[in-house]
Amino acid sequence: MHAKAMRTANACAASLLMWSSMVAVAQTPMTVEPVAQDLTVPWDLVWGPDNHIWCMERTGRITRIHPDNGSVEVVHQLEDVFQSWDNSGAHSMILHPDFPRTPYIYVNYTHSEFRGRLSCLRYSVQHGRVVDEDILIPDFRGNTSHNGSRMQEGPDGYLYMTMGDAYNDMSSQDETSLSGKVLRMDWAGQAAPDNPFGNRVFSTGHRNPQGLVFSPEGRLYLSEHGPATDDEVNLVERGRNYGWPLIEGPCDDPEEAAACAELDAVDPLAAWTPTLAPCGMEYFDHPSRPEWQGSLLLTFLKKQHLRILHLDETGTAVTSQDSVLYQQHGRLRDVLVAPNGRVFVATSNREINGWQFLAVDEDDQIFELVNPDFDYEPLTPVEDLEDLYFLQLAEFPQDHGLVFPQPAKEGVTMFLPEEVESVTVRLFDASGRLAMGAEPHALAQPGMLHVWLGDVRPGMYVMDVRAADGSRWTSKVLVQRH
Ligand SMILES: [Ca+2]
Ligand SMILES: [Ca+2]
Ligand SMILES: [Ca+2]
Repeated sequence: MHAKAMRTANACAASLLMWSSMVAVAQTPMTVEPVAQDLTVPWDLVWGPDNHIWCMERTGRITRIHPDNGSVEVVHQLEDVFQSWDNSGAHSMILHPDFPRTPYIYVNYTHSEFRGRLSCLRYSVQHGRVVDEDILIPDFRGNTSHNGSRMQEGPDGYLYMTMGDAYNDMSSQDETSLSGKVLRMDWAGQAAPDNPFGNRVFSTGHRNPQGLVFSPEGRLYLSEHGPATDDEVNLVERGRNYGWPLIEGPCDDPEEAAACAELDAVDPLAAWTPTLAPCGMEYFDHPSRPEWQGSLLLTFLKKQHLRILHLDETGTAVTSQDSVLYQQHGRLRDVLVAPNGRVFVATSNREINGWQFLAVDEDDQIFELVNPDFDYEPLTPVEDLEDLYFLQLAEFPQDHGLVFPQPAKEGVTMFLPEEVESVTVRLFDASGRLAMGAEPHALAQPGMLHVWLGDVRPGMYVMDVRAADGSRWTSKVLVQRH
């Protein structure tokens, strides 16, 4: 442990000692361990299926960080990121739920002063790098701040994403605008079919939501910045209105009464005045720290700390709040809970926002909150993503004729019996016309046919594959590009 972490741990132990002498609540010991340094505003931490921390920095650098030895591998650098003097730039990231078998990385960033986009980066496991970028939503409204932008996979399999109001506050009340909303989309960036307003919008009336998380029961929690008053944590439900800019915090001001009645607006679970600037949020439910079980963990930028919001049994009310790390590491941008209960936190000190030059030598950094008495289940980091890819294939039912990924971008793979050596491939469009045909050709790999679709126009196709002995496999293939 380096000196600073040691100091922090000692300070922490001292404060825990004081705390435990004051109240009769069991406190789990906590040490702060450094993981990675020399980062630049690590905006989003994601736990990957390779048991690494995937990190998006505001600069557009995407890295894969080994959680034990802290080694940082650069996966990609986004080219088009626009970083303002304030805090726009690259924000959130999520891996496709089936990554790397479906090798897509989703990123949300500003590409000009007033415009942002959602993109799907195509990662080639074979080449070990990002080979292309599909822009899914090209030009939503952005600004120097108020860009929201967290992404999560819902229990329904859809992609949820928060959108800030981009300093255009009445757009939060406009159901046809993407600003000031939670969006719900498929993994091609299209509106989920049963959304409440017939577009991508899932909930309305948000201001600048920079935290989003699902509980294991499927409840969706969101944190958002208020103006001078009322930062909020909300329980987000389909089609509901969260008030901004007509209502700030709960419906408690006589001037808000008319809007509250008209919008049937939802009060926040928690609100803070004066504002503290809440950001990344996780749900914690692990025995490694019993007093945090069933809680939301929420990072704060301006009032630098990690806050624990204890929820009631129904998950619909905050019963009490604790805080740790108060002003110990500066601004805190994101928190990540790994499946084995390890907790990682990212700082946000290398940005202007009133705090520039308060960064210390280690900044920006990711550190871990450890219970030294707990035996964490080992989750072995997989170094080579290609190894993980083949592990996933081995675990997946390899039905002959099954095609992946769907939707397909530049190519697809079909499982075939191992003994098939050569096939003829034809692709038919929706009206039965031949879109692509190939002479009999040998399989490069036993049991797997790879088909290049780079020249095929987007749409739904039927892929027809025949072996020399007359065996035949067919599958629908959705080709999608943006
Ligand atoms: Ca995150
Ligand atoms: Ca609200
Ligand atoms: Ca109010």
